[in-house]
Amino acid sequence: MDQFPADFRWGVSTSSYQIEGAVTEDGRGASIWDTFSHQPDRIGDATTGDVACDHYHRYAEDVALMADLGVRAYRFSIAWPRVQPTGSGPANPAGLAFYDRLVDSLLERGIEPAATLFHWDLPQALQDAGGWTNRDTAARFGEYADLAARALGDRVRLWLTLNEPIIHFTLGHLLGLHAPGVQLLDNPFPVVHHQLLGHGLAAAAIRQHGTGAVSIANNYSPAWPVGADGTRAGADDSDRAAAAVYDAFHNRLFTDPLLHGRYPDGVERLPGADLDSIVLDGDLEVISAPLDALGVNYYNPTGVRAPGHDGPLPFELTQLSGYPTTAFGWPVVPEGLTEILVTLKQRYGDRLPPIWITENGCCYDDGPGPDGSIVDTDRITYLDGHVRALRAAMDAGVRVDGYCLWSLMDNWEWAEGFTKRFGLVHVDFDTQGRTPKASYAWYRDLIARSS
Ligand code: GBH
Repeated sequence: MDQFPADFRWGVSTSSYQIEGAVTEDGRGASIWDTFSHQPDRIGDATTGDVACDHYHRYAEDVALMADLGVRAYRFSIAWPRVQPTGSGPANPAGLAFYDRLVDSLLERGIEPAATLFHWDLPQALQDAGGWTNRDTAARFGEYADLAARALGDRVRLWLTLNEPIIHFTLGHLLGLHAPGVQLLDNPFPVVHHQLLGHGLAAAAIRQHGTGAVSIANNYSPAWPVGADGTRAGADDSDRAAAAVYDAFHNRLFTDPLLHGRYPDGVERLPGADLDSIVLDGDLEVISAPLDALGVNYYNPTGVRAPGHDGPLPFELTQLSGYPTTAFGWPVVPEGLTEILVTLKQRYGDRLPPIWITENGCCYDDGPGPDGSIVDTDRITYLDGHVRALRAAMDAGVRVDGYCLWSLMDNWEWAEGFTKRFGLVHVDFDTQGRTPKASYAWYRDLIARSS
């Protein structure tokens, strides 16, 4: 593997609800994921994040695992309902104290803290008032960001306001597969705009406190036109047109406003999108204030076809054929990472800030062999391919400053519960035992070699 720049940040990622547990401790309020995971038939294995990886109590052990790995950055998320149990009002000092301890223990080990403010765990009280459909939630988010940055801004080096607003929008508010589990099919656009406005207000608040870089973590997926057989060779012009629509929806809806200060053409065709009543004067200026970095979460490209007759959407998503798949069934396509990075550079040019890969990784059904070791060869293959694809994008002139792998350890994978393991470290969810996998040793060697 070619050398990476000497100051390149190799790191790992996690999120609060997926690892922390301790959901009623030290004054934490309920989030929409507490509510959702406790409803029947929402989660594949009928589990919840009540305990998850018990990281709230075991963070010191987890930081030690990161130190031994040699990472220079750790991307975690702050649970809003720990800081503000009902999403408004003064900070809960005991909740903030947890992140204070975490940040200090990271810095003691030479690991730069990268904090996400919203990885989907909205305070339930705000959902009861409409959640992201309510413009007030954006203002609340700005105030929460102010409290968090006031407490931690002297030490956090990178802030991510939102995690994957497109996924929170589609899975949470259109398909209903994630919390809050609603299907706002008649009028979804406010959830888009209020998340972006919340980002802008939070970004401005963070800048008041400390010198950490301000960013957002978006999910990107190259939209590949395919035919009925799932191959690119089988695509025709109507499939290519459908892929362009999907590309604007998935890859540009939350990025054009940030970097170009306007929504992509076609957004007005979203059902009920009365832009004039939702996008108020000045909003796009708040949203498009310059960023210090752009977080890119990449998993795989998406196969897109023209819709069948009378389909409700102007595109149809299709499994790509011809690629190996992970335990989720997601195709393994490293070159999609190069493609999306180069596309971002072409699309946004000088307005594109330095990129951080804020998530990339894969799940496999790995467990201990007879000798107790966990040999996750497929994960090493996935990661090796993607790190090479990242290097290729950098060679093509895209500036990337860091790579935070998803994930440090197996954790609670949303609607899939504990059945999908993404970690470099295996977690036994009965005993909470942590066992580094072969991929952990592989990543440690990569970091040692290339920095
Ligand atoms: C991220 O979301 C989340 O930020 C993180 O919390 C989560 O644990 C992690 O990824 C792993 O899931 O339909 O086959 O083309 C990822 C969002 C949305 C990426 C679905 C892959 C579909 C694959 N994902 N997408 S496919």
